[in-house]
Amino acid sequence: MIGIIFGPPGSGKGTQAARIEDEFGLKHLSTGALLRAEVSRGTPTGKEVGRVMAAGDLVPDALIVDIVRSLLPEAEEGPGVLLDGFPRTERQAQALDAMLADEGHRVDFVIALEVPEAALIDRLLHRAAVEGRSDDTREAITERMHEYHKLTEAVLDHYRRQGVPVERVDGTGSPDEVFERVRRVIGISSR
Ligand code: B4P
Repeated sequence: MIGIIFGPPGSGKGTQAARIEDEFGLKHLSTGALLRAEVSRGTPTGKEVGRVMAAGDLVPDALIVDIVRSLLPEAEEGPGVLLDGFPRTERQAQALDAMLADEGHRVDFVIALEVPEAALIDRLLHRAAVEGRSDDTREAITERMHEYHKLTEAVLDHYRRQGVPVERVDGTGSPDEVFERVRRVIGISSR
């Protein structure tokens, strides 16, 4: 089973994905976490990626597609994969579809977390105070929201057009409350 957890910055994709992995055994692949690991290794690519992320921009499609391409086959050996933060552009979605088609797979469901923008900004500023992530400054958050509306939202229509179930889930409330809603939706999609 191949699922995507989708939503604007700070909607709780990573938070919910970790719980979905525990409960349903889907392998959690977070492109944000993979990029942060590259940054912390201090490689030349990591330095460039760090600058892009700190500005709130998306890293180039080709780079992220190569990273996912190198990890997907092993992840697909398990009961399923949950993609978190990928695809974030229509081109990434097309690249993902082609990679999966090579293995005879396709995206089975998309869970789209919905949270009002004011709450997203509060969450990210709170995370900035706790974790000090370089892309949680007010300026970078504004840019990330802009990129989300300009490039990422279109991914939902891409999958709707293909008839993939896109399940909208209310992402407000506590992480436990959100997970109850997510759990119900995955239970139905995986039947
Ligand atoms: P991500 O790591 O995906 O960052 P995010 O959108 O902020 O994450 P998420 O929605 O998972 O939020 P979280 O659960 O942590 O990407 C970071 C950057 O990497 C991007 O801006 C981009 O530059 C780059 N990137 C990643 N993938 C890319 C791609 N495919 N193409 C190009 N570039 C890419 O939750 C946020 C906060 O809210 C946390 O502090 C959490 O504790 C809190 N929270 C979660 N659920 C909550 C709840 N229910 N109530 C209150 N707080 C909650």
